[in-house]
Amino acid sequence: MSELNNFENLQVETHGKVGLIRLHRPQAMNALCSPLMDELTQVLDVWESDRAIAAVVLTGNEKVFAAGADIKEMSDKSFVDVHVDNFITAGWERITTFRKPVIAAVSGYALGGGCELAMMCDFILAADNAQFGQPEIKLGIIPGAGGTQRLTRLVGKSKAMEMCLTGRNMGAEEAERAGLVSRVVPVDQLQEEALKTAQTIASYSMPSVMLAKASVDAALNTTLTEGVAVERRMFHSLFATNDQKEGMAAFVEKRKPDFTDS
Ligand code: DAK
Repeated sequence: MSELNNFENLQVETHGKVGLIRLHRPQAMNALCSPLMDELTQVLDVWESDRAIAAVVLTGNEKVFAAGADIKEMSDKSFVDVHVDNFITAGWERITTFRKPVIAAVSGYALGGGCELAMMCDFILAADNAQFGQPEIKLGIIPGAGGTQRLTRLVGKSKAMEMCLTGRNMGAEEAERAGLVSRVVPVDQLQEEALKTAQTIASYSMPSVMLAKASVDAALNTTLTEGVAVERRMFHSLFATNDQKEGMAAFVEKRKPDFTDS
């Protein structure tokens, strides 16, 4: 863990088998500068191969999850700079390939890249003060980290189009109604609720959790027929694990299962 203690833009903690990452650039509304995204990549790289970590919570502070990519870092770049240097792309894709569950716990603003980062997580728990938006249009650009794609898949064309074209923010209640967030909780209970939820996930068999995540993801990336085939293969493969035997035996014997992630 020692290598995860020394970040400039993140605070990293572990709570049992749950890793907590807090975005921490309060002076800049947690704007997602390149060093911050590099630090996020470093943590995820370590936790990906750490069997002691079974789920992750990504959060910000009470006022802001993240107000987007760092506008000051981008403002002077030319087309050639961003295109040839593939500006910030690599760091932004790491979370989408992380194989364990990641919960975004969002309070306050999740704007632009902040909203996109939250949508890259497996689900979003929102505080009642959360505000989601894609305001890039006001800056003369468009979303660049999947906002037009993930938002549209999550909330449908009409609302995604309105948000991307007008830059209007959506509050927590509307976000829950629209399917962007799984649940809304009071702001002072957000972290506790996110950790509790992650701990529930972490208490199950890690192979089944990872395959459940991969299977739901397949629903967004393929056709129904192919997705059901993926799910079926994953379902069958879990019968090769000790945890399937243990989980079912525990049910029959009316006791709590003792999963060993094997
Ligand atoms: N970047 C840089 N600094 C920011 C910032 C940002 N996104 N958001 C806020 N700050 C800074 C402010 O400049 C201010 O700094 P000082 O003036 O004190 O030096 C400080 O944070 C406090 O902000 P405010 O004074 O504005 O605070 P308020 O409470 O009044 O307002 C706000 C909070 C969140 C409503 C407001 O700060 C705001 O509207 N922020 C900008 C939101 C925004 O436009 N976001 C979209 C940015 S574009 C890609 C990946 C990602 C992206 C693109 C491509 N690839 C992988 C290719 C993403 C793009 C974006 O996100």
